Amino acid sequence: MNFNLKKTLVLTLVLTLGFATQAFGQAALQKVMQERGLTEKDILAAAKTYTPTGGRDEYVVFSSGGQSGQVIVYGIPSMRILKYIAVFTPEPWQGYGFDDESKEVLKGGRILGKDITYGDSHHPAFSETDGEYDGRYIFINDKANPRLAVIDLHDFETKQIVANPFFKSDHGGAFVTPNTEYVMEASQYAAPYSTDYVPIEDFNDKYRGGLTYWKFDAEKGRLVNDESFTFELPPYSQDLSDAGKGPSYGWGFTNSFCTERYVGGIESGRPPFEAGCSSKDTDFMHVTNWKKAAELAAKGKFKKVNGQYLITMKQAVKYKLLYLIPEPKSPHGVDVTPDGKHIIVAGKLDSHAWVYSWAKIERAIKKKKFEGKDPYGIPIIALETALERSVNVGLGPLHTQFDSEDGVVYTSIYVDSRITKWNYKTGKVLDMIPIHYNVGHLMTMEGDSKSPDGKYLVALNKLSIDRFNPVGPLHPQNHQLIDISGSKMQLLYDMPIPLGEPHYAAAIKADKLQPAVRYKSGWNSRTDSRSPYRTRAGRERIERKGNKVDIYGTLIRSHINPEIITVTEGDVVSFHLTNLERAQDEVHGFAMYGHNVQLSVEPGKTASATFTADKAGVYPYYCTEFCSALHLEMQGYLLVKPKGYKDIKKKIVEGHKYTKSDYETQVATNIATQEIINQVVGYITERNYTDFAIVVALVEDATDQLGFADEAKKKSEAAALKGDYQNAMLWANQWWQYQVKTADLGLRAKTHLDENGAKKVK
Ligand code: CUK
Ligand code: CUA
Repeated sequence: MNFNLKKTLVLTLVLTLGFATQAFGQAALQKVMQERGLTEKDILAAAKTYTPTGGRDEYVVFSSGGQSGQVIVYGIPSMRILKYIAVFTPEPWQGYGFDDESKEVLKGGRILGKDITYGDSHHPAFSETDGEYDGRYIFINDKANPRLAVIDLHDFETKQIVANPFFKSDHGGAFVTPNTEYVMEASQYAAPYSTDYVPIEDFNDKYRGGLTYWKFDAEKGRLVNDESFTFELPPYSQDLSDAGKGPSYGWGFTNSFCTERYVGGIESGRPPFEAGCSSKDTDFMHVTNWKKAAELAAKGKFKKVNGQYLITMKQAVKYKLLYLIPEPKSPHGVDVTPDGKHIIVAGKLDSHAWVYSWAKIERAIKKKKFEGKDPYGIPIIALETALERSVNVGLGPLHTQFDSEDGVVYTSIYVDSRITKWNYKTGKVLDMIPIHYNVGHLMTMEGDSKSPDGKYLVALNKLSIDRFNPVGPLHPQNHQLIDISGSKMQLLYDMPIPLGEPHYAAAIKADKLQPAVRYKSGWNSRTDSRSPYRTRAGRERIERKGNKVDIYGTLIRSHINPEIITVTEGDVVSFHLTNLERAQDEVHGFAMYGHNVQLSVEPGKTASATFTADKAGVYPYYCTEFCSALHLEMQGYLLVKPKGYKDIKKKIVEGHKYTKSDYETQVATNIATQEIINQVVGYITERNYTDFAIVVALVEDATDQLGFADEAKKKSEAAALKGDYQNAMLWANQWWQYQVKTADLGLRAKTHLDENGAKKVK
């Protein structure tokens, strides 16, 4: 018996006798635990998070990517990263900021006419219907350049960026009202509303804070500037916001720090901002009535400034739209409870979380029970009038999130590096868990909706220090997954986030998301409309108007059509490429030497790249996604001729000569290949394949490829008839290339049918 045969036999025996299960048995588990130094608690945590191949997560998280200007998407409980969504920052893999279409999106975020190519993204917020996440859109703000972005969850692409027409920074965004009527965006650092020079000495009179309610058109999926309105606010540093719901529906809450209106000046011997901005015992929560403001705006009560309604402080007081309530020293988070009856505020320099009662606030407003006015004439509701209770939760509380259990909340404790679980209705502290380290925001499943799911909590920690393999002085951030399903919190997983600094995140039940797998043919994904440059198979062309050259091309495994393009130095060249594929995940990319061109063209999409061919030369281009066995051959040349270049007529001399016998061998292969294709087609059509959308798309693609094969076959036969075996052989090979792709698609379809229980119908 030879050795290999013996080995096979032994293996078969082991399998038959069931010894293979030994590898997963108790003894093996003990061995792994010992070798890796794992405890039973670790094994339990692993079992709660491990997701086998092909498995799906229960929740999908959208985390701010901080200064990267992106949104990080990952799953819970596996904590596997799924995508970085390009938002404020160009991102080459997705072609974002490289294709003409997305450059238009980024243009919306220009500040003072300048492209801003990053964002300090902070707070993602899902669109809501009746206070529940509806899975349609997600919004995120940019603190550095006050902007908001709209991401469509149909394809996880950024569709719109708007710049605030008044502010010079923002922080209190994005927070949505319960039916996504408006998206809140509050400024952070007070500044003049104009872009002119205003001396710092005029801080109290001419610098302003503010709060914008951006109108959202859910059908179009766009923020509408001229239906939005901004509350002019005092030059307090407005911080986070949240929208009321239930009984507090129609109102918004925005806190602030530095109501001292202190201006630093450390270089001239003045105490710094940090001293002057934290010396008073309280700051102010701003309470705004957006519903009434919207009605008054519709009645023409406010003037339009910079295209938006501007509600001056005077008008806000006159129309009873704005009130102030004292809050703990240097507050940070302001969170409305799921039932909308309470508002929880935590002070960074206080050890308490303060629970305000909406009923009490509303009563004070109705009865005009105020303790006075601030220097700008805004009525102040006394703390005692509005407060329900304050609870000692730990040093440096920041943000609060909600459990599915009534009254139970979690507060992030920055200074003490821990999460405190407590009950805001009874004031009892229930549990605490240390985190690593210095938690900022925390997030529970659907925690901002009116019915939070509980289950898991993520602590978004600012420092990871010693948690991971060292990677130099700049450390990853640390998102820690905590099981909150029992009475005691249990730490499950540490996830390094290699993009920073994430501030907030939001998690949605995965089955609420139904993203597309392909676009309608010839789709401009950035505007969500049919592209005027859509190109169908066989309609590829090059159009010239003066020095403008438009290339209407297509991409399909495995060629770019056209392949050789000649232009003249100085021409403005636009590639418009349509991916003809319909099969899931068959993306083609498009990169070219020397012109900063990189497109991502997903099935159905049309993407464009425009540049000036300003230097004569040879510019190879190619597909950047490994899309098939002949992906490397998915290539072409842009030839840029010098101005006034005289063509010398020469022929391409091919490197290889083919004979009649080469041709006949290839044809024999093709006939054999066709038999396999026919078998696969038979297999598919005998089954209920039309019940499977994925298979239908694959079959459409395969039919296209087979059509191309037929055209190549005809060309091959025509050449053979003329005795031109060179071209007969080349076209026969191309015919075979199309057959190979057909077979590949057919096999994918067959596998899908087999794995998903298709039934034989014929
Ligand atoms: S913030 Cu970063 S920890 Cu910008 Cu919401 Cu609180
Ligand atoms: Cu298409 Cu590689």
